[in-house]
Amino acid sequence: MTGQAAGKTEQSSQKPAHKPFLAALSGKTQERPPFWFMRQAGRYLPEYRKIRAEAGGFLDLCFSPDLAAEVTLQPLRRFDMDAAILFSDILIVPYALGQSVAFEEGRGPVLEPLEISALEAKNLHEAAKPVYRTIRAIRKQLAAEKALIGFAGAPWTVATYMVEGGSSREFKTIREMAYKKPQRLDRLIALLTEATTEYLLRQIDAGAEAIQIFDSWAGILPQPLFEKYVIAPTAEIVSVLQRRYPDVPVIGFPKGAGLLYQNYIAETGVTAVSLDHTLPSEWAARHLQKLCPVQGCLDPMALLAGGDVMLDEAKRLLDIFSGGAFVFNLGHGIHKETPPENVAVLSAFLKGE
Ligand code: 1CP
Repeated sequence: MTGQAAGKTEQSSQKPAHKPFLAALSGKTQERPPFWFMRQAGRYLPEYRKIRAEAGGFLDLCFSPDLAAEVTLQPLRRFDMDAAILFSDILIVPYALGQSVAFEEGRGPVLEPLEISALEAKNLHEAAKPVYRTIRAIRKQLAAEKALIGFAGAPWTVATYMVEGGSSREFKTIREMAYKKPQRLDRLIALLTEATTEYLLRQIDAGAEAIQIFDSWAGILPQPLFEKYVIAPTAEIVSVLQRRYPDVPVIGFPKGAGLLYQNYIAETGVTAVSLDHTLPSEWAARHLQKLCPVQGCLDPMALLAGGDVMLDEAKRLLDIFSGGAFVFNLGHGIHKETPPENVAVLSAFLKGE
């Protein structure tokens, strides 16, 4: 990377640095809640688009540790968030297990037809090695008061891409499979649960200080299948991570789960949850924030719109959630059409500037 590291300060004494993001996840209420934004690195930033063009393909960027570290740090240099999130993708896991994945311009991810018996768990770490290297490279450059988040997709969400062959509107194939071929889906979910656990343990070994599990499509399932394919695999991952690394917080993001957020918190054992923007905020503050720290949940469209509507909505959320442990974030990822200036205005506001 070039120029000044992202606010890097020398760690002179033995005393561990205070990290507001980790303090929130440990249950601390803070006068100024820490913040970061889902998909904070990406196409809305011109400096990202430049490096992405130099790298060639999206996967080439994910597998180039120096470049991936650089794009991870870009948003912190501009906006001074409290946490960096590893630049990678949830589809690295299917790729590393041997299902080929291509990112086509304007089309999103395209995966080759799934053959469960051809997936090779033993390939995982070799293929994912550049991701672990990226984490080490980021930690070397990250300022002492910032935290690094590692992540993976939850087994259910990753399985939707593997079964459907890419993004989907209705998820017909996998939803039908859940009823007609449950053993086949159970096998895939079990394989992903184990691989995801191993992958996240290695991310923590390499220096990730918190983990987020993205279950972007948790909200499409009825309760019995939500229990089976969202809660149970997540609970298994969380229990292994917490046994090995009891001090590393795990944030779960069961997007669209609605009332089932309560069951998710109680039954998965996650440290904290990320709330999506469709969840009623006052209900969430009353019923969820007493169970665990929460993160969220500005509508990404309010950030795209900017101006007073954005700031009014941010103030409303701060009023609702600032009485407890809270990390300010979006309810889903930043849209690529978002003006970086809006992110600058919101960040300055959140820092009290
Ligand atoms: O062309 C490009 O530059 C690729 C765009 C892009 C980027 C910037 C993709 C393709 N992935 C990413 C990075 C990414 N993805 C990050 C790290 C960056 C950051 O947060 O700053 C993370 C955490 C993800 C996670 C991810 N990927 C999710 C879960 C979160 C969510 O948005 O719901 C999902 C579902 C994906 C799949 C994915 N990756 C990329 C695309 C186009 C998609 C499909 C999304 C869809 O089906 O709607």
